[in-house]
Amino acid sequence: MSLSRNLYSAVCMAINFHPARLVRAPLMAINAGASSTCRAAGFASLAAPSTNKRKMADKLTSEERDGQLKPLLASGWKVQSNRDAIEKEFMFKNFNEAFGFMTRVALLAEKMDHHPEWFNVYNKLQVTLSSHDVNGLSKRDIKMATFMDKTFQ
Ligand code: H2B
Repeated sequence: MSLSRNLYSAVCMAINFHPARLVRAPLMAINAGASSTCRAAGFASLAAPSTNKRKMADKLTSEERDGQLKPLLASGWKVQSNRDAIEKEFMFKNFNEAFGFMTRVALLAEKMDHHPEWFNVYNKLQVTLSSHDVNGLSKRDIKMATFMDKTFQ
């Protein structure tokens, strides 16, 4: 009887302190936290993994460019002279703020399967947006730039 109780408690200890359990529990807690943070921030769609199939982006027509680029140019985005792309420099208080911003943008980038070209040193972030598949600006770049401006405020 006491032998089987000892065996039982040994098995319980082995399960509780098994490395797989020690690693899995904190990871599950982190994942749950990330999802609830996204939901709390109003980005319910970011909390769930993407199931969207990527469609080819449409290059902006000249009318779309005029209309949709206007607010972005007014907020500091510039059209590059040597390429159909827009760029902007963001300055933050410190690296923590810059990297937090990049993390928020990275979540959207993964969701959209549309990734910014960026360069960060400490509190400075230089961003270039363009759609490689159409070799120019598309609605995805407008959406991404608008999100960055909104997130930066
Ligand atoms: N990002 C940008 N900016 N343009 C693209 O055309 C693009 C991208 N294509 N991210 C995606 C990834 C493509 O390479 C993958 C295979 O879907």
